[in-house]
Amino acid sequence: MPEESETRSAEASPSAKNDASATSSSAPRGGERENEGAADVGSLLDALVRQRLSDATRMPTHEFWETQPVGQFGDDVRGEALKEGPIDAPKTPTEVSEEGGALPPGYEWCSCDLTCEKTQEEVYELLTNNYVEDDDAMFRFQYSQEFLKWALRPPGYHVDWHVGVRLKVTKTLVAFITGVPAKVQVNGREIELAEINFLCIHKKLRSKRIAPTLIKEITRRVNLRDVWQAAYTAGVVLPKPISRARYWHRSLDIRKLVEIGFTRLGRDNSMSRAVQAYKLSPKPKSEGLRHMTKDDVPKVAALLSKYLSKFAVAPILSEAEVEHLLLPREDVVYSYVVEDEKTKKITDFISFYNLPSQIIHGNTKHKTLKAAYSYYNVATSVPLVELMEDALILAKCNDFDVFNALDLMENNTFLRELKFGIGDGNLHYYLYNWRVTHDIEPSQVALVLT
Ligand code: MYA
Repeated sequence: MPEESETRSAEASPSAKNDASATSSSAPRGGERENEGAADVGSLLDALVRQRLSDATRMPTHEFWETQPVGQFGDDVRGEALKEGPIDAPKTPTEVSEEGGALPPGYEWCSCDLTCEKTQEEVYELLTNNYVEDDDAMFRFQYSQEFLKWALRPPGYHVDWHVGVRLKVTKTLVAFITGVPAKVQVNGREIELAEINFLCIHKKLRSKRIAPTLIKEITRRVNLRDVWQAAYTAGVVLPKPISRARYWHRSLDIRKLVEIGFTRLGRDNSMSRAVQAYKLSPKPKSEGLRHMTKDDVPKVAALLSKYLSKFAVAPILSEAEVEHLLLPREDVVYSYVVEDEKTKKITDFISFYNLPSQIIHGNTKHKTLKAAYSYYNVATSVPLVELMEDALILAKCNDFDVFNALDLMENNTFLRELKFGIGDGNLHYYLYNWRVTHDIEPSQVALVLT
């Protein structure tokens, strides 16, 4: 009974302060642009469109993002026939600066080598204390070191795409942003791009326009390797999402979720009724279900590739990537296959990853919210809803408190039936230097960024 409980999305949305700072710091720029526009009919029109949009939707203007090759609010109302594809004119790496961009005095760039234990600890500390929180500052993501090594070192990764900023004197790591190489199909076209993640600035250095400097630096480093597009997700609205997804949450340990303030019981609900409602079988039901092993990699890669190719936005995964991303790793990623006993075919696939959140409000004895996140799932021998019921059972057996899923792919076909409750935040999908002419439904998105 999802309607009887309310659930918060610690995961989807960074702090409200983030949004507020973006609004106030960029507002004057909109005015400047309007005056410049008097001399130029094109920019006057742009300014008017922007003004109308900000008035109508109270959308903040974006001093940085309006200068970047990304879709802009208003693109679709200007009436120009904009073509799908790269936004910037083609360039070569020889045109890209060899030097890192200017940082405020006292700071320096570094690359964070995650094979080095000390660096791993530094990145872990920075993120643990400063990364994404929910709007009410109750929960903060707590990526483990093993998780970071997994997510940031896929086949062909580049150390120079793991960008850090350090204090010159003490060498303390105070900011971070990462890219990893990937191939993604977008509306039938294959793009070699960088998946950007883990943008983080120490709390004491917020609202100083360091984020645009980090983004420009990672862009430079990605361009130097002749890559000109990127994909990223964020809780905040920036110019301009290609899709907007929503988190849903399935309680596994409702008692704990209520105790820590993650979920509230509806007025007419009692704890004993809720415990009963969220009860699951002790064991998965699919016959032939087992852990994925290394020998399964080719078959899982084939099954996934066939499935993912149906979607407008989806990763194109090599066998090496399937092995890296989807072979089970303790406390990081959990993957299972259903094998047909007679034919030895892999017919179905389940995966989820472990991303705990720290409980940062002090009103509970609990320290951590243990959350499983739905990753890639394929059902061919049973309906997806049955397979995902097994996913919930497996997550429960692995001691997770909650199972989270975005409304991507075919997830809408099981969310309600399996008693997921809708979260309170959106996750926006973005492409850098690649225009799509129409918004993409989340059910057409099959890209899960960890
Ligand atoms: S999403 C996770 C983001 N991280 C967090 O939420 C952690 C906690 N928060 C922080 O650490 C800071 O608040 C951050 C902003 C670092 C987010 N994505 O320095 P500022 C714009 C993009 O004064 P701060 C993830 O990791 C903002 O709109 N831009 O702000 C994916 C404003 O620009 P404009 C963002 O609060 C990252 C400007 O920054 C985000 O001190 C994808 C203000 O800068 C955001 N999440 O720091 C990055 N939040 O005036 C883009 C704020 O224009 C990659 N801003 O509105 C692009 C592709 C690059 C590669 C291309 C290769 C070809």
